[in-house]
Amino acid sequence: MQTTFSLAPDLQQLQSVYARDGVVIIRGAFTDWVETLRAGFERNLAAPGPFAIENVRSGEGGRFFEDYCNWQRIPEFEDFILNSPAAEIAGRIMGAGSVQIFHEHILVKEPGTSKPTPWHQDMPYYCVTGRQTASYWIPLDPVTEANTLRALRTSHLWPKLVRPKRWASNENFYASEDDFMDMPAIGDDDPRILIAALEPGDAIVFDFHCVHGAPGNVGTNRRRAFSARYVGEDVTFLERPGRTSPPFPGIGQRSGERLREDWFPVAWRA
Ligand SMILES: O=C(O)CCC(=O)C(=O)O
Repeated sequence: MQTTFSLAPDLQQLQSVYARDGVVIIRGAFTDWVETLRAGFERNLAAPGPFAIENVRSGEGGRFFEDYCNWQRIPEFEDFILNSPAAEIAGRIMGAGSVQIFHEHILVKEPGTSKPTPWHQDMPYYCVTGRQTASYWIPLDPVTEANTLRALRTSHLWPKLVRPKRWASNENFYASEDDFMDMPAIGDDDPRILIAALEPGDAIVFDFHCVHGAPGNVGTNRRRAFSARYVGEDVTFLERPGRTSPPFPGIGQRSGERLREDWFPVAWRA
């Protein structure tokens, strides 16, 4: 399915807000894709991939499930990644001349899940570095301020990356962690926090360096979110001090190389 979405009247403003805050909300861009993505979720949940993660431990209540790097075997996800306006929107707001898909990611918080998603940046978990990055967070169920994603505006400009942790156990993600800083305390009423109720098919787009997190989902509705993560031409492979997330076993790349296009196809060119 091919669809378009015009950013024309708002493009300059979106670009400057994205550069300034590291996060923007785009409403209604993927409404036509919600059913396709829900069908992809069903296919993915019925047959999780090798990297699927359960973040809620026994006794904690609810379910917080994640999976990623399945788009090549889930036609609905492949269709979205290559044919929806997502790659073009990402390219235009991050000012890139071309956009590669890095990976997709699904996140499901079932009703009654008190486990929050801790504040974190995605970049320290990734095997890449660079400035032209864009992650989508697209709810497939209505979300309120009580269960939506929260993003900390301007945190993409912090001079150091924040130490990555395992969400289920809060253990350090890498054995050697010298190059990272601790996450500063972030109060619930911090004015930098971007938080908004969203409809299915709306999108939050954020820089890989943007600090974000989410509360649990103690309401009565599921909270499914689809993410597609794209990179521009200034992004290169980076060897981290351990297995990254996603791990991309067998990738065979060295620091400084552009991501290989047979694994990370170009989804849009200016
Ligand atoms: O959906 C969530 O709870 C967290 C999402 C997230 O951290 C991400 O998409 O990078």
